[in-house]
Amino acid sequence: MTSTLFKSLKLNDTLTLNNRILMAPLTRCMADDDLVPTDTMASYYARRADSGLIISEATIIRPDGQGYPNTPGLFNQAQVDGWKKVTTAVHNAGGKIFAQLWHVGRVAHPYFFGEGDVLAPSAIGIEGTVPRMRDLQYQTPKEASQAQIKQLVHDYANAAKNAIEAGFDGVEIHGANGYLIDQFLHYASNQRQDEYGETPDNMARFALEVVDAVVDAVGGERVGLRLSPGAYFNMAPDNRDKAVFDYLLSQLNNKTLAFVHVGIFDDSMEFDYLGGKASDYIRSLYNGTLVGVGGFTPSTAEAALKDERFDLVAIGRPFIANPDYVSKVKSQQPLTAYSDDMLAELI
Ligand code: FNR
Ligand code: 8K6
Repeated sequence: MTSTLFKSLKLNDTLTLNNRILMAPLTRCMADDDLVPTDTMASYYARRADSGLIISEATIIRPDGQGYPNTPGLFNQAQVDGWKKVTTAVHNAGGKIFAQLWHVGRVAHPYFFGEGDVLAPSAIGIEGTVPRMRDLQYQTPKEASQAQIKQLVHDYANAAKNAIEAGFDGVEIHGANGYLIDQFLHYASNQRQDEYGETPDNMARFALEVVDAVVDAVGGERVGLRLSPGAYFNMAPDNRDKAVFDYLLSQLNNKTLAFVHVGIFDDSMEFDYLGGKASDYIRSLYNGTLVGVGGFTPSTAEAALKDERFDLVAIGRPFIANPDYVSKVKSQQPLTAYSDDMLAELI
């Protein structure tokens, strides 16, 4: 039943995955107060090392990229050293791990980083309050200047270098789920009138500059990119968005990347302006390796791979509930059901 899931996959000359199951990036808010990964996190990830590739929880590239409590960073030596413990534990257990590089843009809150502006493509805020910190109202961000955009691109590349220094096998650029890079890619959050706004090629510019800088820093074979062409989280849909992603994906076809990864909670969601599912839309335009995600069980994942809807499948919540997800699926043991209470602890 699960033969495709357990086939190895040669991603490129530097990376061969033991199976097609990725552990999806899962924010757990368990780093210490200096945003340094802990020993508990190292064992949590090591317990999941039999997945083909672990994508780490989203990890901030610099202080003003933080929008949730105790999310780890990759911008100072203590954080690099903390991550070294994680990557060593995963490697000792036979696994591979990429760092997910994150800046939340307008979803940031100065509560976490002290003085300084909340930066975004345009001065358009989101409604509501920070999860788990219900008294913190989101602020209207400041439109990033071109000099600030340059610095952001540089800081993604720097965090990617830090990730390699920390022993990661590669990085996934978090370009999804309504955070900074995604904010440039959607009309609802990008109303700039300079070369980063208004037209598809301008709106894709920041994402492509980040990709190029990170690829230059660590090599494209070690770089993945997560994208959400469908607006569904902290983002309003706009029919014009499709042209931006059409352009972006056509440009990505000319680059060497390890994979593109769909950013979605439920793969079955359909978007009128994409003509259906986000994963099918990306598959129709992007020629490289595609990672699907969102609500898959072992048998639906197996079917999606067999149908070549994507090449790899990422599993999120079931991995929170089942550290031994891969061995359970392999030996056809029942899985423990996920529930939100499990977020309180790293089992
Ligand atoms: C997520 N997801 C997520 N995505 C991401 O790109 N970076 C992240 O840090 C997180 N964090 C996160 C935390 C929690 C608690 C959940 C439930 C989800 C989304 C995740 O990677 C995945 O796309 C979804 O969970 C859908 O997959 P499953 O859970 O249905 O297999
Ligand atoms: C506390 C930090 C958590 C940060 C990561 C986000 C994960 C939280 C889950 C949110 C679920 C949002 C799903 C949105 C689906 C919308 C469907 C229309």
